[in-house]
Formats: sequence, structure tokens, C-alpha cells
Amino acid sequence: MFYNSAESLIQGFMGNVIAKNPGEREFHQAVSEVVGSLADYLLTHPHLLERKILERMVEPERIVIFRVPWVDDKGNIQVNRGFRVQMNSAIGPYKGGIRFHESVNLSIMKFLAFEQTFKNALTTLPMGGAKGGSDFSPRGKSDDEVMKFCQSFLTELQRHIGKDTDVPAGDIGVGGREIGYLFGQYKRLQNEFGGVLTGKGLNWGGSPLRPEATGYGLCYFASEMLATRGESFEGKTVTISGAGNVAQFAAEKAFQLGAKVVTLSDSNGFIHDPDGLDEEKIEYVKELKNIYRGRIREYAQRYPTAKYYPNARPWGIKCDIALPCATQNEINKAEAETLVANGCFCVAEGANMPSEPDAIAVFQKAGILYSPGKASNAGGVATSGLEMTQNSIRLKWTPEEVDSYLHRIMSDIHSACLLHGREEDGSINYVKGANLAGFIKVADAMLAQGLV
Ligand code: NDP
Ligand code: 2IT
Repeated sequence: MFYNSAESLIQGFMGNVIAKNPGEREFHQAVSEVVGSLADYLLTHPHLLERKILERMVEPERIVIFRVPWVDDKGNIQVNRGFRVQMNSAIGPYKGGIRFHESVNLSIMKFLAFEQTFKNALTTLPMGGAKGGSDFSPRGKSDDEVMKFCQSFLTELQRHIGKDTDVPAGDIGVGGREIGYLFGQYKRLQNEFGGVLTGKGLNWGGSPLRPEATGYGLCYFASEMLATRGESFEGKTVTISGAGNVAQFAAEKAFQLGAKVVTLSDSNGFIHDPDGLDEEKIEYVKELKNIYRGRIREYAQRYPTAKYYPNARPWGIKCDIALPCATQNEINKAEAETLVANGCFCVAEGANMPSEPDAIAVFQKAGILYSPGKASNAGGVATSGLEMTQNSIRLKWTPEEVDSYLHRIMSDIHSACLLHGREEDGSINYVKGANLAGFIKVADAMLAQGLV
């Protein structure tokens, strides 16, 4: 197709994507952000248009959708839906997390798999893009129910994955407990102990620092962003959303780097602790969420200086740095305007696509530091890649070794964003930088491998 302007390319391309994938709002949103960044580049590289690279990238190589039947503690039969979207294998085996949450649908799976393809390319490691999950929510389920669900889910999924084919990991609702049950069932069915899943326990093939990696990596990346303005976390006030894996370790690292973290949240509300979270309070949150599977409102009962705000998000609290670490579309335009008006000058995404498009526009117009999740949360999957390496060589590195790789990878991703995202006025467009850097790597591999 011939396009004479970036505008017509974006409109024409998105028109086709929307017509072909009706109703998939999150998928349209993720694709639209990427196409917006790539249009100028594509117009000056017509062979990429001619070879239909982008058309091929938005079409998953394979999608598996399957029934997941299981029996709850009361003896009732439950039926959930399982997904695996194998988006792109140009630069390595499919790789990406599994999400268990009641909101999971095909659109969410496809947006996450699409984002993952670019993110994994940015990590510098050989990993293709995928995502999977189910509309099953572990919240309120017993350990036995979670185990039975995981075993049923994996019994179908095992046909489609493998250590050199597709390597799932955790995401929302899938942590160490779920990975354990999934791994156990895979081992039993395949009679193979290997690196088919990442996020495993330390004594059975897991990598040091994988639980910490997304949150720590986020802070390493944000530190690089801050350094471009001669700033650091030291003495800054930080708001964080979420209270799960990413949020906990983002809070821990931000605290270690000298910041005052004043909020955490879950889907029912947020807590504001004006004194800031210290080591003891962060340990409490880990125990509350990971062992007792409690709610964040309990924090305010334990620490009365903190206040709990039900049915609200933390973006109205004054801060210098905001780290959204819960879920997609959790910052809207009005919240972005409030953040900027309150003096926030850095937003680094720990979650995938937490800012709505209008919110991103607010950050960019205000000229604050803003990084998309595919760049700033890539430390998690990067450390999954390091877990795969350790599984292949049958060695376990020390936490220090893994941390130094993680540091280097986040710094390399930041450099890639600078290389491809520097605007004429000298500012850095991290969205454009991340999208272009990821795209060029995957596109090159796709061109080299022919029409497959
Ligand atoms: P967890 O399940 O550990 O924690 C998720 C947190 O976000 C919980 O506090 C949860 O609250 C909250 N949350 C989930 N859904 C919603 C919602 N619809 N509205 C409001 N709050 C919500 O997940 P992770 O910490 O692993 O993941 C958080 C984000 O980070 C996701 O976007 C994920 O895709 C992304 N990510 C995760 C990586 C990883 O390695 N785990 C790597 C890179 C990105 P509640 O308990 O009420 O549901
Ligand atoms: O969104 C993500 O990057 C993840 N959930 C982690 C994926 C992985 O394979 O470690």
C-alpha cells in the first residue's frame, strides 16, 4: 500500500487493524502507540512497508485458546478459559508471562504479547514475544484450588511450550506458588526437569533476584532517566500503585536509593503513609500480600500514621516520581494533569501500559521524564532470560552476578532509547526510542528469515 504521509500511514494501518480485530480495545491501543512511533521511519524505509513487516508483526504466529475445567473445594465443577498468544519468534523462543485475573480476555492477551515482543528485543537477549493466562482469579481461592486449576491449565498448555519453544513466567496473579504448581505438573507429564518456566524457586532451577528483578530494574532505569537531568532518587517523594511483585520491589529499591515511598494500592484502594515506607514496613507488606494474601487497607490498621483511601488511586498525592506498578490504563488524563500540576517530573512504568494515551500526551507535552513499560519494566523478563541461561549451563550465579547483569541491561535499554528517541530540541522521547529500537531488531530478523 502507498502512503504519502505519516498521518495517512497511521490511519490506513490502524483502520485495517481495527477492522480485522474488532472490539480488541487494549490491542488497538498498544498497536496504535507503536505505529505512531514508527510511521516516519517506515516512510523512509519503504522496503519494510513492501515486505509488510508491521502487518506481519500484528498478526500472532499462533494463538491457543482452551477449556480449563477443575473441581473446587466444595466439589463443584468450574470452567475457565486459557490462552497463549505466541506473537513473534524472530529473535528467540516465545517468552512472556502468564496472567491469572478475572479481566483476562483475548484483547488483553494480544496487547501484552505485542508489547512483550518489543520489550524482549530491547533486553539484548534472544527471546521472542508471547503472553498467556486465564480469566481465573487466585484471589479468595484455597492453595488446593489454585493447585488444581494450575494442573488443569498446564495439562493443555504443555503441548504448546518447551524450553526452546515457549517459556512462560509470572504476571498478575501468577507468582512463586503458581509457577511451582505449573512446573510440577509439566515435569510429571513430560518426565523432564528443565527450563520450561522461569520464576522457579531458588532450589529448583530459579535465578537469584528474579522476584526482585522487575521492581529493581524499574528503579535502575528510572535512575538513568533522572541522571539525564542531574537528578536521582535521593530525597525524592515517590508514589507507587499496586502492592504485588513489581510494586514491592520497586518500593524496596527506591527506599534503598534514598527516596521516600508514600503510597501503595490494590484494586480496592490505596494507602498514603506520609512518613514513608522503611525496610520494616516493606517486609510487612511482603508478608501481608505474599503469605497471608491480605488487602492493602490492613497496612493502615498496622501503621496508624497511614491513611487508607477506598475506591481511589494514588495519583492525587503530591510526589516527584510516580511508578505505576498495578495494571493497564490505571492513569487517565485528569490524573496525569494532577501529577504534573503537583510537581511530578518523572513517570516510569512498572506495569504494562498503565498510562492511557491521553495521559501520555499530558506527560510529553509537559516535558517531564516519561518511560513506557516496555523499556522500564524489562528487567523482569531480562532476568528470566538470565534464568534460562543458568538452566542451560546448569549453574547458578550469585545475586551479585545477576544484579550486575540486570544493571547493565537496564542501562543498555536506556542507551537504546537515547539513540532512537532523541528529539530535535534535545529532549528524549522514550516511547519513540523504545519502539524504534525494538522494531528494528525484530524487523531485521524477520527480513533475514523470509516469509514465515
Ligand atoms: P501481582 O499480581 O503481584 O500484583 C498486582 C497488583 O496490582 C496487586 O496489588 C493488584 O491488586 C493490583 N491490580 C491488579 N489488577 C488491578 C486492577 N484491575 N485494578 C487495580 N489494581 C489492580 O502482579 P505483578 O506485580 O507481577 O504485576 C503488576 C504489573 O506489572 C502488571 O501490569 C504486569 O503485567 C507488570 N509486569 C510484571 C512483571 C513481573 O515480572 N511480574 C514484569 C513486567 C511487568 P489486587 O490484589 O486488588 O488485584
Ligand atoms: O510483562 C512481563 O514482562 C512479565 N510478566 C515477565 C515475563 C517473563 O517472561 O519473565
